[in-house]
Amino acid sequence: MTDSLILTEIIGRVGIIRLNRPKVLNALNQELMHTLVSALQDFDKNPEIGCIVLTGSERAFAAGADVKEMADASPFEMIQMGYIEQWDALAAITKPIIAAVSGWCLGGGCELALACDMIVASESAKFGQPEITLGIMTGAGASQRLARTVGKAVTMEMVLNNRHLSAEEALGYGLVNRLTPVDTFFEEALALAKEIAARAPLALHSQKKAVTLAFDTTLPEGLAAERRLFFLLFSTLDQKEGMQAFLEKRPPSWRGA
Ligand code: CO8
Repeated sequence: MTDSLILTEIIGRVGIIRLNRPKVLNALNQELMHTLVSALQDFDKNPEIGCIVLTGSERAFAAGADVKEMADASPFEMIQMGYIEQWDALAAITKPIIAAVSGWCLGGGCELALACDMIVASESAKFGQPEITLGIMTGAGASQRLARTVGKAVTMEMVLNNRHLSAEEALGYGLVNRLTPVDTFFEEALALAKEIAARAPLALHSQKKAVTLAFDTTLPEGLAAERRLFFLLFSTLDQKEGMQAFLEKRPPSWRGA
């Protein structure tokens, strides 16, 4: 499927979404966000897809929310257009999402990458939260997700003084999983997504949920949820198949059941 704001493609069991507003460095307007969330939900429902890659262009993953769209808005208009509500739907996607990031990854763009499960970055990637330079603050998760990822000190410098992180710094701080040359960042993300997409679907689903809970709840609640999900997987055919295949020294054949 192709439309003007995003491009989607399916390769094997990987669903790919490419942000497509190159003239404004993939600035995230509301229409793009709605289209993006709806494409993610479609991939999430599709049993033929095991993992999703979200990417932009070589020059920009996304340079933030669309400043032009927000400039004259009142608080009521921002709330009425559901400006950030749809980010909850994004966070509810159950399949693993890998952000393949090159170039500018700023403001809402950085928050979008942070809302994904992993980040593969090109050497040109630049991460930042420049909201303070516009007289506003982060609104779609950076104050929480960035702080939980790179820690308080670096987050404070980024959000209070527009410090940018180079790709190498982001790797050092644990914000990104892998650093690649610019020419290969997408292929590297796709290769990782293909490996993940080939794994047992219900185990992937439960595992993502359990790790996500580490950021959403207390340790005892998270541990209890992990234990429930762990035991539940013993009701699946894939658990029987995975263990039988190990014992028979053959590769498993997953059913997603
Ligand atoms: N919004 C709208 N237009 C943008 C944006 C943006 N965020 N970023 C770039 N553009 C446009 C520019 O206006 C320019 O358009 P034109 O050619 O018509 O003048 C075009 O993209 C190319 O940009 P530049 O000429 O500026 O390119 P440079 O290479 O010189 O600079 C930068 C690149 C440094 C990325 C620069 O464009 C920039 O600083 N952009 C703004 C970055 C920013 O402030 N982002 C934060 C926005 S606020 C935000 O994200 C709040 C999130 C709230 C929650 C999320 C809800 C979706």
